[in-house]
Order: sequence, then C-alpha cells, then structure tokens
Amino acid sequence: MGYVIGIDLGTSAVKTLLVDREGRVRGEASEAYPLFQEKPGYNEQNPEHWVQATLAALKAVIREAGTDPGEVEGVSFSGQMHGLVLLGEGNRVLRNAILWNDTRTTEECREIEATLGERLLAVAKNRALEGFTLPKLLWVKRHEPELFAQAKLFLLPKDYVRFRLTGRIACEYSDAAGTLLLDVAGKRWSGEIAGAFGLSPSLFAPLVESGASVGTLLPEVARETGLPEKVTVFAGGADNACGAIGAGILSEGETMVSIGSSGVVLSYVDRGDVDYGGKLHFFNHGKADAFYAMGVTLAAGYSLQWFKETFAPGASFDELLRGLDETAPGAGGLLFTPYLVGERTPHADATIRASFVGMDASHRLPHFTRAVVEGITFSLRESLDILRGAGHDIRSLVSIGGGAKNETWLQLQADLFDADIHKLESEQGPAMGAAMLAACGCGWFATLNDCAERFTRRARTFRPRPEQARRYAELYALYKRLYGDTREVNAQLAVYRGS
Ligand code: XUL
Repeated sequence: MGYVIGIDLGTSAVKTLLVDREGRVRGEASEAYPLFQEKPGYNEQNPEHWVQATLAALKAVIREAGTDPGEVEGVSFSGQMHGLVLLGEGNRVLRNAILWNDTRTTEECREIEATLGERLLAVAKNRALEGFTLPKLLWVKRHEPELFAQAKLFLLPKDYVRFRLTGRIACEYSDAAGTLLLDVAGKRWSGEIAGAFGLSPSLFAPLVESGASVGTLLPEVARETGLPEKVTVFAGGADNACGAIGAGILSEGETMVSIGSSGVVLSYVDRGDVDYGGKLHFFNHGKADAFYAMGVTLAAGYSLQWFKETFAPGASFDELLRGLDETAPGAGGLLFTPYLVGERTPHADATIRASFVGMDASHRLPHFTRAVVEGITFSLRESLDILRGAGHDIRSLVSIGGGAKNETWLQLQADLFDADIHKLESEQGPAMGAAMLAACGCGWFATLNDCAERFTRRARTFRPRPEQARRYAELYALYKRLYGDTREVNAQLAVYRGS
C-alpha cells in the first residue's frame, strides 16, 4: 500500500499522522509536553521532551493504525516556528528552548532596528518582533554570555527533533525565514545581518528545501519505533507553511485562517519582491520558490485554553463551546481582547494585556466563552483587513486548526469576516501538510498542488449571514478601540506582573 507520516511539533503537544496514498488518515496520535513560564513573558520548553514525545507518538500512531510499519515510506515535519535551540560541543543542548510566544526580547528588537535600519525590511522582509529567533540569540548573548560562548550551532524546534531522529543537521527556508537572519527573497542566510551582530557563520545550519530528503532514521530510532531504517526523512516546514499546504493554499488568491495556540490569517504570494511595509509577516512557503503573507494573533486557541483552565477546568472544550449556541453575537455586551501574552498583528506590543470589557451581573460562563471566541476572531479580522488593504481580494478562506472543529465557530468566522469559510473533510492541521511533503518527496505526486488535489477535500462552506455580519461590523468598530483604550493602563500595570 505505502504510507507516510507527518509529525507536527506543536506548542502543547506533538501530533503524528499516518496517511495512505489517497490522503486517508489511517492513524493519529499525540503526546503532550510542558511549557515553562518561569517569569511573565517567558515561554520555554525542554527539547528532550519534544524528542521523547515524538518517539512515543510515532510508536502510538503505528499501533493505532494497525498497519505494517515496514510499509511506511517517508516521514516529514511541521513545527512551531522561531524557537531557539542552542547547541554546544557534540551538539549538546545548552539551555531550554526559548519559544515563539516568549516576549522577553523587546530591548534586543530595538537594538536590531537601530543597527539595521531599513536594511532589516529590505533583506529579512519582516520587522523585529520579540518572538523571532535573532532577538533570542542576542538576548542569550547579553544575559547568558558564558553559555553563549559555548554555542556552536542554533536550530529551530522541528529541525532539532529531525536531527535527533536522523543524525543529520539541516534547516529549511520556511522556518529559516522566521529567524530574521534569512535573505528571504534571495533564499540564503544573510551574511550582512549575521555580521552586524557578530554571529559566526558556523552557527548556521545548511539550508535545504522543505521537500528535500535529509536522510534516513538512525538505527536506534528505527529499533525503538518499529519503523524501517530505510524510511526517507524529508525536511518539512514551519507549522504555518505546513498548515497552508494541508489546506491547499498553494496558488495566488488562496487564503486560510488557522486557529491553533496562535492564530493566523495567511495568503499565498508567488513573488518574493513584494513589500508589506512590515505590517504583516512575510515568509518563504513550504512550496519551493513561493511565499506567504500573514498576520498573527499570539494567543488565539491559547486564550480559550487559558480561559477553560482558569474558569472552567472541569469542562471539555466541546462543553464550553456549547455556550456559543446559548448566546447571541456580542455576548450580551461583553468584549474580550486576546492579548494574554502581548500581541503581534496589528499591534506589535509585548506589554499589552487582555481585557474583558462590559461585564454585567447577568453574564455567566457562556457569555464569557462567547466573548473569548469573538475576541480571538475579531483579532484575526484585523489581520484579514491588512491583507485586504494590501490588495488581496479575499472573499473566502479555508479554516483549519481547533477553531475549525466547531461548526458554530465556523459560522461565526463567516459572519465576522464577511467571507465564505470552507471546512475541510478531514481537518488535520499542519501534520497533514507535513505528510504531503513526504508524499511528494516519495514521488507519489509530481507537485504539492497535485497532492493537494487528492488529499485536500472541502466538506462544507459557511456563508456570511447579512444580519449577523451587520451586527459584527458594529461590534468590530468597538473592539478596535480597545487596544488604544487599554494600552497605557497595561503599560503601567506591567511592573506588578509576576508579583
Ligand atoms: C508564527 C508564530 C506562530 C507559531 C506557532 O509567526 O509565531 O504561529 O508558529 O506554532
């Protein structure tokens, strides 16, 4: 028969997906790992936890699929972006990885802007944001100089896990683009940026395409997982690139909304010489020589997870989201801004924090749940508006991630975005994109577009309802005022955080 496995190294868990040649999911497994938040704004993980969880999730997916592991032909990866994994002598991990949602690096961002000026946007195509990798490298250099002196190499999260599975070191363009160290259009590490911060060229891993074969499994990994040693391992891509591949966002005019821990609105772009003036992220796609522009809400699904853990720990997500059916747009006059860990788009601000505004004695859990869901979606609407303002004619989006699992939320997205929302038949998020990279690498398809035609099927379209869309347009105007209205207070409250 022949199978491939997609591995998505997420922020809360790693997910493995075993897929056949028709794109049918034959097995799925996931293994969670902890997030360390030692101080406000800090978000770290232990790379060894990723490796052990990945091995466990590989074993589990093979068990669950009940297929002969000898028939698995290829494996590939998707991963949380930007995280800094610093390796020393003998490729030993020097410290916990500092993640994409860690916001300790504001000072380093200002230093990058001051040093590079307009060259930053010209070369790296993105502005300096706390979550990106270069500010993290500079933070370690400044705050942990002895440790930095031992650094021989840095890797991104999934590239480290791939290294541990294959023994081969590589980085690919879609994740390299999120470091601020890549010449995005030229597809090479920027000697100019690295040199400006005294970073030695030896710190950088060789660059390959997402679909490139990186090697095969190490004998001990093959033994432990039951997979054959000859399985080809393909480089894979950043989770947003892989989400886009899995959703079939592979041609100009296609847009997706993805609600995982973070939330993104992402449009395909086929040229590297465009200029969004730093208002959006602009990265290399997992499809060779393609790109995408996107806006990011840092705490999307994470806002709902935080809300559930804090205020309704006994409820499941399904139970909580039933609140959407019991309430009307506007949650009875309650608004929420999802700035729990600061924000990226449209407000690049590490200090801003979340608010509930308009609490009334009549509000109950379902109102708050609805306000959180609407707040996440309003925030994504702001990214959508920037894309539209930059000339993307977006009348429909493919919705993926946790936000695509609930039909009421899908309808809410259609009403609030005033656009058609497509739900996929089998929504598997970025792990499916990783599996598709492996499927193409194995030669099952000539192109990712061909693979998407077979693997990505749209199940249903939610269309905006005029009455609800009108109501959301009014509420959105109010929502947009809240950032400016709460910024100053939050800046002053920052000194109390963590006490
Ligand atoms: C994108 C970003 C997040 C992470 C989440 O720039 O930081 O979407 O990739 O995994």
